[in-house]
Amino acid sequence: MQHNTIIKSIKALEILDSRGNPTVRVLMSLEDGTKVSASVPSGASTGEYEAVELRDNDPERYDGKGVCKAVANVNEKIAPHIIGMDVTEQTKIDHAMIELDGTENKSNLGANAILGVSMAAAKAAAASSGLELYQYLGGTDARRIPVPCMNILNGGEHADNNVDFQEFMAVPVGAPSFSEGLRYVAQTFHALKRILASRGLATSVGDEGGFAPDLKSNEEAMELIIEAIEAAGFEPGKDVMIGIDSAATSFCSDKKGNYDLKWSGAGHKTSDDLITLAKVWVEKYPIIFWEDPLAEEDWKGFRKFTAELGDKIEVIGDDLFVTNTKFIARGIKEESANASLIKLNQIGTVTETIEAVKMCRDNGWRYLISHRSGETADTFLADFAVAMDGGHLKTGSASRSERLAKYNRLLEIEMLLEEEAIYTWK
Ligand code: 2PG
Ligand code: MG
Repeated sequence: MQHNTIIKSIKALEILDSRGNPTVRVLMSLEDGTKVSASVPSGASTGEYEAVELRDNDPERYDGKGVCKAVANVNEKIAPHIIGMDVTEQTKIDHAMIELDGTENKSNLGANAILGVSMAAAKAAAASSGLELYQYLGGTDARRIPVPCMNILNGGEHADNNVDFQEFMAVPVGAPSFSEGLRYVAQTFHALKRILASRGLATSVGDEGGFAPDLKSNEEAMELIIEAIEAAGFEPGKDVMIGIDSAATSFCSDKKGNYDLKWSGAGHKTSDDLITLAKVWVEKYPIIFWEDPLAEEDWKGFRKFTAELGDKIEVIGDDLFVTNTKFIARGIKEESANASLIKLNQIGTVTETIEAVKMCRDNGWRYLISHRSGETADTFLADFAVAMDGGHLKTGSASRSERLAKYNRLLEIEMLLEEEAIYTWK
């Protein structure tokens, strides 16, 4: 049956994300009666060159964080421009919005406004055609379920503790399937809770659902995670490895390679000090990847880090690349990393996010699909990760429903794919 996939209506509203801050939700309907909604995530440790998340800056509402302007931009500017287009023409829709915005960084309409419509279009096209979103975006070969890089210990901007590095992730590389991998790391999370409690350490959680205790040092986080992996009955380095996101931009003190480990009080460090620390840790612990070991301006440091460690671990740029092909291309040329983080709202359309993924893939780089620290129950990311065939994703811990929603959707996809589902790190 031929469906009428013309966009009939687009309406946006202000909703609240997992931190209780406003974000944009877009409702879209098609002429054939299809109705979908999409909600936009929001980061805390944002890169300077990310596409602009338009906020109202009205101190009377939500400490200036309201998104009424972005909502109005969807309803009054984007909707009249896009209604009547065929929703299966994702690139046309995205390019029409980019043109309407007219700026390099989407500061006119707001990347939050544009992305909401872009995601809704993909969902509506999938729903109308009767395909799952991962099939619609990824084609018939989209059947690889990503390894869940579970953030079990939070620090930096995502927690109120004294750990400088933002995320410590358990990565179940040795599991035979996604569901088993999820079990490995969820059990590790529970084991960690018991260990923390037994030592009188806090078991409250940070923004992404990982524990956020005060520790004696950043390295204690590594020791605790190793213990937790073992206590859960797994072998560190074989079943479960460790991924780190330093989010180093958040403790960078200038643009010249100087850092301040301010939360722990460990104080001033140079780029070289952090590289030396990483070399020691990579020797000592089963680390599989390290994201943003250095800050977004520290291209020189990144290059050195990758020269030293790039053959041993995956070196991922997040703030450095902001899912932007302009920066990823530079990174590839300068060998600044060997992988890029991928976040839809850093660039602001589904089309451009896919372009970033393709650039990585075409150049032999890996890419880690990622949530934001401010999330909603929207599960777009789970389908997107399967569609992009990237092999791993990070979407928080085994607590907080906005995180579990994505893992649970991946369980559903695994079930739908039956024996065709693939699970492998490489
Ligand atoms: C990151 C992200 C997600 P935020 O730094 O990788 O974990 O955090 O959304 O706060 O930028
Ligand atoms: Mg990061």
